[in-house]
Amino acid sequence: MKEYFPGITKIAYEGPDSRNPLAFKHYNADEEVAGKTMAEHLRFAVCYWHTFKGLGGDPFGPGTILREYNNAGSEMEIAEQTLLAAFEFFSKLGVGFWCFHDRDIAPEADTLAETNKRLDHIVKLAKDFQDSHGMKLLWGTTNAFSHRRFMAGAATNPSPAVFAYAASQVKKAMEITHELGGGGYVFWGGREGYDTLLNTDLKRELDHLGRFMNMAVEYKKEIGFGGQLYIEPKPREPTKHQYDFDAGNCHAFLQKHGLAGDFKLNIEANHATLAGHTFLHELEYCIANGILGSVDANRGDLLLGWDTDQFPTDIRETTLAMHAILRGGGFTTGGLNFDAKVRRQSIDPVDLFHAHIGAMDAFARGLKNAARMIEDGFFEAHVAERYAGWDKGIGAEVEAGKAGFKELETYTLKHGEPELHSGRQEMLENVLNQYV
Ligand code: XLS
Ligand code: NI
Ligand code: NI
Repeated sequence: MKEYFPGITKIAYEGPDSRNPLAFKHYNADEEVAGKTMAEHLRFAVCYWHTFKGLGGDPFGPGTILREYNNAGSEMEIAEQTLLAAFEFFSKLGVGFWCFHDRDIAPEADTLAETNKRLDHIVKLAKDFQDSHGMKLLWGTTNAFSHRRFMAGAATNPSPAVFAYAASQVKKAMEITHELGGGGYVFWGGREGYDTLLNTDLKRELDHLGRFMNMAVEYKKEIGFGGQLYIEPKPREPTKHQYDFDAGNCHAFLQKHGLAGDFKLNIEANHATLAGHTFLHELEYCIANGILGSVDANRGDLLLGWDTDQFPTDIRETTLAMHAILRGGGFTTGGLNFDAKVRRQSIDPVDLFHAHIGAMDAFARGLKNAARMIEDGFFEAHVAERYAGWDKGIGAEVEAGKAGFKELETYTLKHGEPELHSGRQEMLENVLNQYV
């Protein structure tokens, strides 16, 4: 069998003092942290699209990265060799999960029927590879945004024929995700939004999207697919406005369309910042509402205003994220999927290893820091103390729904001006730095 990453052996944990760039300094899969192994907590996944299909193209030029498997011959031979390379990479890196779009693993043919046959062929191979490499599918998804037919969206397209095409594609993608034992299925609405409101019936498009998602739930039940459905928010890009703008927006959409019990969210760090939020904000919003499902772990760039999908390396960010995730009970079906791409100058296969090793180490450190924070309980105690007024007296009565405006007026007339307390932000930021 052809080797696509020759000279690279399985990446080992060598500890914080190691200077070997191809070793983990912090991620030690079997090490226990807060009651579970690091592998069980972090549930790392490699994404197929950026890692194996991305070639570094940007709006100013085509790809710069040459991958050997792209010389394998016909489109389907390339697809097979890419899969081979992917599983070699997964094993050498030591991750347990992967994610893909239907069109990443098998190229589209002239008709839907032919395309589906191609998918079946690759899925069969993928199933064997999963078994032989001990890999699991974190989630599958559909690419209903690259082909020109989807230029005006998929489920929000003004044309019912395009809506039907998208539905057929999602139907098949859900079937193959089920076939591969996928833990979930993601909807990222690539072009579900608008470029101009001058040609857009916003209400109708959103209603169609709601209907589409309900059809997905119905079909999931019909085929007995037990995986979790996720929506992945993103505010803009490629469209001017994407309907799944942020966690709050998706939550409202799910509730309006009777989908709240059937979906969770897949939060991507770079999408949070594009929406003008922090990654932590989006995680906390989901945890507060019981809808955190999975994470697309990446980062943006402070000076670039688009979805640069860089590998996460900022320990403060990973610490805060893992602190939230642990407090939220940790991942069940979800995990940390590296929806991230190497830069267009990172043209060597080994760069894929450097990228993932660094990101996995960054989250491993984040996990360990977060576990220490929770063990010490300093932040939890501080927050509890700040809200302690609600545990008794008038606060408790408000929370229990026993007091109204009249009781609150009586309380205020009696007690006069409220006592004020410092928010202690600077002190808290200093304490956080002690953990980072
Ligand atoms: C693009 C999205 C995409 C989804 C999967 O910005 O992050 O990669 O994760 O369709
Ligand atoms: Ni993503
Ligand atoms: Ni993205």
